Amino acid sequence: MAIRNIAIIAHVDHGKTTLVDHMLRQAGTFRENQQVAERVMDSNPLERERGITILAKNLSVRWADTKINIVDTPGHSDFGGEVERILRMVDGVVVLVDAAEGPMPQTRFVTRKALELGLQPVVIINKIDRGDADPHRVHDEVLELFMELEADDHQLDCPFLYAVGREGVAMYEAEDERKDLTPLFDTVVKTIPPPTGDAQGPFQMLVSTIDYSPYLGRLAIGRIERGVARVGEPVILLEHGHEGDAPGMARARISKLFSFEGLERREVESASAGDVVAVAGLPNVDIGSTICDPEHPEALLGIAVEEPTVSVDMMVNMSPFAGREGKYVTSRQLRDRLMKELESNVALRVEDTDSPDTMTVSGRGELHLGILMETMRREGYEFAVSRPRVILKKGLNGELLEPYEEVTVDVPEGLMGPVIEKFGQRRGEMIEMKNPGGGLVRLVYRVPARGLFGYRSEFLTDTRGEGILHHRFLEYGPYVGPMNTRNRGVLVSMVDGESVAFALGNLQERSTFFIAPGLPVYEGMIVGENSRQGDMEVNVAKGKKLTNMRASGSDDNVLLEPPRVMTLEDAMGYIADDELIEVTPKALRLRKRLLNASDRKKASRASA
Ligand SMILES: Nc1nc2c(ncn2[C@@H]2O[C@H](COP(=O)(O)OP(=O)(O)OP(=O)(O)O)[C@@H](O)[C@H]2O)c(=O)[nH]1
Ligand SMILES: [Mg+2]
Repeated sequence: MAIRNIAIIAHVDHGKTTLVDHMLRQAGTFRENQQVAERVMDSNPLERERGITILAKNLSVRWADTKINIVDTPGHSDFGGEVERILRMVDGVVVLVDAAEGPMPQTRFVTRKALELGLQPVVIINKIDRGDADPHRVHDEVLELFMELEADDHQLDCPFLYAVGREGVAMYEAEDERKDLTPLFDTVVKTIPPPTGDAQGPFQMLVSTIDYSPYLGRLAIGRIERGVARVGEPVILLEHGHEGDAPGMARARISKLFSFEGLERREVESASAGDVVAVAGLPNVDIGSTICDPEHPEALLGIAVEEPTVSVDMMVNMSPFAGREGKYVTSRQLRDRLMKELESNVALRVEDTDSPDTMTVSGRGELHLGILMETMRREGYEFAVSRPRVILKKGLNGELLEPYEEVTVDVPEGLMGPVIEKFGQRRGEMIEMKNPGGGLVRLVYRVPARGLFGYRSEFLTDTRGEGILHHRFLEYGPYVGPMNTRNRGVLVSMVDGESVAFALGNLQERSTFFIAPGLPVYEGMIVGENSRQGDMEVNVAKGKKLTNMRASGSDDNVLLEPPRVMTLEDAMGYIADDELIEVTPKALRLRKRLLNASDRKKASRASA
């Protein structure tokens, strides 16, 4: 049977999963009348809640006599490394570009990686139904990008299609009648080359991703490069970077083999070169390893997992409310859960610290770490989290290096002032400024990653919610020294009790609250933001003295601004070194590390 292997790649939100959804439907994967959720691929609860893809997923569709293996990839930049590895199991890519936004930082990153590997692209200008769509401009921008990335002639000649993924239609020209996805399927089959592997040779396969099953353990996923994989056959595993009969060699046996049919993994007895499969029975398998015939230990060059750039400390929750809301709260439970995560979350690192109650967890960015913590919360874990810190490195001459990000912002023309000023404070360096018309100016900056912590919410305020901000890891560069990114203090509760509307109302002119009335608070808990520098201790539990005269502003009709609600990632970007986030299944609370005000004074005197 003919096979095509493709990955769908794009910047976050440009419509990959929605398109794959319609590919599945139109290729007859589902029974007639079968009820299928929208974006069925985004199956885990956090993906559904946030509307983003977190884990790449393998699937396949049949078009006429061809099996098309598809990988739906995540678009968020924290997962760029995974996309890069996935490209090793496909022979072509569908590059999706939003017809209004055009190529974005992540488009550039994934397209560069695909072109460098010599993969054949098919470009889809998607969402041409948008009111602000400009498919012809975006077509030119994509071509420019291809030239800048030094695409070869064959790649430059690639087909361009136009689509409204959400309606399941793709067209050869933007103006064509909108019917179905036939132009896409036909183009993939015609232009993406079939895999080249020789089914006659000895078995060889590169592990491009790892999945984890509670019953089978680690599953190695990749394209069979050569030969045939068979259940029960012995294989050897060559570690990444080792070639030939090297020390990193382990013997194992294929215990189960799966191919991808529609959305399912189907157990098979054997699979041949060119097909994408999941292999069970190799407990220590890692990404970038080669699985091969024991008689022919020949390693393929894999891509190592990228190093983490951000760390946080996760620790046992010691707040006065500890243990009230979580099911798993001990250091042992926390540690076991984090260790288990390492089975499948390959870009994560977990280290012990001097304190048995604290573990350092490192990852690719705030989203990568935030998603792990959100998942744990849902499972019933309760813990505390420190401010994230970037991972510093030493350069060749011993100089200190820190991670830099490339940031792209689209800002309404009239609101550029504060944005440019803030990037200045955060040591950003403008690389590009473009005004494509339409009222939004695009600025591109190079900024130390530290400078971005907590910036998103300020950015949204400064651009009245109309700005768009994307960033991705760029490189390590010179350390720029201490940087202060929060220029306002916080309001700290000085009592244990319950917040009262009257007290909040009295304070709200000088502050923004993070809590609503009627919530339990404790001494040392952070309840809001001061409008000036410096922390302020407040009593939010103080009720109004009752008199027998009915005052006009009685407690239940104090007009309160709605509190500022932070996500876990917002909170990580917000807190300072002397603060923590208390994470429980029910709540996120911010607190001072030292709960008692005089302890804090002593500590700050000691460090001054
Ligand atoms: N106007 C318009 N919106 C679309 C179209 N296709 C998808 N969308 C919307 O774009 C948003 C993102 O769609 P997804 O399919 O989740 O995008 P994605 O590329 O998979 O996103 P990530 O996996 O997070 O990178 C959703 O709100 C979709 O409804 C389209 O053709 N036109
Ligand atoms: Mg998606």
